[in-house]
Amino acid sequence: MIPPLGVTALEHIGSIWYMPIIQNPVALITSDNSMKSFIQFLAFICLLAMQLLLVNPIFGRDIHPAVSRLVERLRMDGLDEGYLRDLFSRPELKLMPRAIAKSLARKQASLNYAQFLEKYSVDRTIAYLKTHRKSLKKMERHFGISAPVVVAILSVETSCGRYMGKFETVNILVTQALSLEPEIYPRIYAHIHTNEKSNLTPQRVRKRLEEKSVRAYAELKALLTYFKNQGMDPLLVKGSIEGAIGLPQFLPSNIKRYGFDGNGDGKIDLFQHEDAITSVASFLQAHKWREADTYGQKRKIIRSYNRSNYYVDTVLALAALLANHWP
Ligand SMILES: [Ca+2]
Repeated sequence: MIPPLGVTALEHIGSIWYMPIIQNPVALITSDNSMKSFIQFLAFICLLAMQLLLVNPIFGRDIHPAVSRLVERLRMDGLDEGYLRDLFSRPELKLMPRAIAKSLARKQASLNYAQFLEKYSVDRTIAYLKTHRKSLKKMERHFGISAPVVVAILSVETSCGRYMGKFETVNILVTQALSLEPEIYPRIYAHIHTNEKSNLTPQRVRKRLEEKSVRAYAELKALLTYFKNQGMDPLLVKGSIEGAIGLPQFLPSNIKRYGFDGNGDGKIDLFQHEDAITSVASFLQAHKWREADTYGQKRKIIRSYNRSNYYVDTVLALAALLANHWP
């Protein structure tokens, strides 16, 4: 069993000998029987330091049972106990109820997809075709997928790597996974604006979070498993408010399904251009892009990347514009 997370060092220790030290440490080190007391005092200072280093202030006393259950579930699902204990003890871990509340209020239709078809953006994307011509040509030979559609996706997802998201992915997924826990749900609901509460009633919020929490757990497990196997630190990863990462904004579970090591270094790094290009191509290949003859068939495939109709129309329009500048 993993010890409960977020307990204080004193709870961790649970021993009896620290009590007299706390009561009057200075008196103890200045007494005649000073050596033993001094050692005890040093031990107390060490334990206090350990508390500051090891105990995550966000996973405080009031919510630690929920976090502890999550960690135990991950362990039961095959993640290494020591790895989890180290990870969930780190101070970078925190809950993000405000971000989750914000994501509930976000509407796809309100996103400005038109910007990706404006001249400045199209020109930047044409420049990307030229800069990465060698990698794109190599990708075309391997997958038989034309570069414009791959680059159109990268452009609409992240402006070809310019904006890959500012949210710590592990924190987003942990908070989503725990969002229905009684200690955490009120924190999320408290961040929903009053004027949005007419649309987002507690019942609707709960329903949305039910879907999110199931998905977030699977994505968290995929992310931790993948990054552990690759020897990469998952707490360094930032991405979208929904947990999507890298240039192509894959959800972590899609790395295993569609990720492709484009530069042959043995790792799939979606923050790296060659790997991102080949991973998008791999997704399109898996969805039979080469056999898609009609506009309707192509729409359907892009829709499996992102369900927004605005998104699909923008990607296909941009791909058509880019085709005029390729090969
Ligand atoms: Ca690679």
